[in-house]
Amino acid sequence: MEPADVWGVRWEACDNSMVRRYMDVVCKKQTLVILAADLRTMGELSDLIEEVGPHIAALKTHVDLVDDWTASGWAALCELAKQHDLLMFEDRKFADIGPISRGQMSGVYDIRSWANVVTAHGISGPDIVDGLCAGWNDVAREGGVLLLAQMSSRGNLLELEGYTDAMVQAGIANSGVFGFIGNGSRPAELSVLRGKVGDKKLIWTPGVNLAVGDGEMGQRYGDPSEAVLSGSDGIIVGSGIYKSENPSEMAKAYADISWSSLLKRSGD
Ligand code: S5P
Repeated sequence: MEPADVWGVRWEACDNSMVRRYMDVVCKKQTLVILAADLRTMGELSDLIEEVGPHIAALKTHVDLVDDWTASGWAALCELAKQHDLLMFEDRKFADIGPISRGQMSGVYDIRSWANVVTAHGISGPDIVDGLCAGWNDVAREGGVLLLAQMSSRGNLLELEGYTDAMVQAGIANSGVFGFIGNGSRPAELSVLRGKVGDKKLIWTPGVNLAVGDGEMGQRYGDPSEAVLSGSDGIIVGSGIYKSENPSEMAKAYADISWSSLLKRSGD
């Protein structure tokens, strides 16, 4: 199916270069799954990508979680992701002032050179987005920032009155913003967020699992289909896939659910 038919207004309205790339990959691979690859060794990571690569649209990493990280090993991992047409998403949750965030895009991990998308908190003000984009610009690349508008963990302070609205308002105005992180575990709250975000930006949601309910240490999970029907454009799934008996089968199950829910949403 053509992306413009599947994504509707959102296909025309987006203003960040990575968004169309993502939407296109989703349609080619028929999946809205973003794999949260929270594993601790390079070997486990590449095995997992080999296994589930065909069923996911983007690879979300926490690069500082890896015990045996090396620059050359990481380059090979990025190459493997490229073979599977995956967007690289470093979930760094930057939060500092603009110039420091720009510097943190380099450093040992040199995130600016391989990530297409990164997460950031807006707690320090809207200039963080310009700082991160300047980081990409320093190596002649472009990327997109996902601002955390909601979180999936219980008791998070983004729920305090006014925070989410202020984040969305600031983010919508900046073309460096790819979209927002929404809470996949609370479909009703997600629908409200969708209404505020409109069609120019995407919403990706963690806190999604076929086993709905409370997870470890304050994590909360909601149903993947409900998340997409409530406005999620990408479901972030980690342990639901990599801790299962058969990650490949499970990734395909999440892919099928997310894709059919997107088609249902676009047909409504
Ligand atoms: O609010 C959030 C935001 C994020 S990005 N809650 C989250 O859980 N995340 C990330 O999503 C978290 O860092 C982890 O990598 C992933 C969820 O993993 P799971 O194993 O609970 O599915």
